[in-house]
Amino acid sequence: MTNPPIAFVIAGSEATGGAGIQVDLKTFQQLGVYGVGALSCIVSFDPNNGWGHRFHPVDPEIIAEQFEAALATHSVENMNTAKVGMLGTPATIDIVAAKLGERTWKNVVLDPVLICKGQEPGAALDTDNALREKILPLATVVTPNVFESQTLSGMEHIETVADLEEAAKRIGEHVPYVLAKGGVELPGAEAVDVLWDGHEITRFTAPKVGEQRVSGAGCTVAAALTAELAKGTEITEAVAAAKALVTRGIEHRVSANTPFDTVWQGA
Ligand code: PXL
Repeated sequence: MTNPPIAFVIAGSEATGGAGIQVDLKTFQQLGVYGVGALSCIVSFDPNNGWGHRFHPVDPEIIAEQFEAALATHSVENMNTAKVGMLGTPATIDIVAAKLGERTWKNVVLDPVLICKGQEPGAALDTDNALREKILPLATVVTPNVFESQTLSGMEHIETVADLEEAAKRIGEHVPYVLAKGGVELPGAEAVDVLWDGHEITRFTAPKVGEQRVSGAGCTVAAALTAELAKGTEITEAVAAAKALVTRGIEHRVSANTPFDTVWQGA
């Protein structure tokens, strides 16, 4: 019998393999964690229309069924770490908040995927607000990129690492740990991410691997952090491990016909 660490993920399917639950489960496996997952939505890019997002929410009843199956299979003792990826609609957020609330989790890592291209701006605003009101309070760690940090903190602009740190502190009024990711978005030779733990900031830096964004980097970081927390790794060390994995994965990126190359989680 094997008794591996287990992590649960609720996220969307992104069929190209470059984002979503495909990335989460590959990352878990790479870090020796048994992945359990429920689908929140299906995103199928349209190669004949600039790779635009075609977005299909999963029926809330089917989301509830998946939670029922997953939570009945693995007890709280064996599965106390969850990752929340893209949810996509207010109705999805309602059911996910309700179902997540049925278990006491030690770690809930929220990747606050805010906008999905192809959604109406009005719908996206509803979704952003619902995520902030109903899912953020359940999170123990949130992993916003620059855009998401700006939206969640309400700051007018984030142009420097100091701005990013200020955003992390503001978001930290609502969640114990904030990992705000500068990535390639901020100027300079280093990709800087910052962790706010309610008391102090820790900076994580690595030389940028080119200036181009890579698809799946955000999903990979949040999934790697989730896997490390599921193994019992302490938060600062877990972030360092996640950063190391994504940096290696970007260095060994997989070329793709989509607008961005994608992370190789197996590097
Ligand atoms: O990278 C954000 C993301 C997360 N989850 C799904 C996605 C995307 C971006 O396309 O499709 C399912």
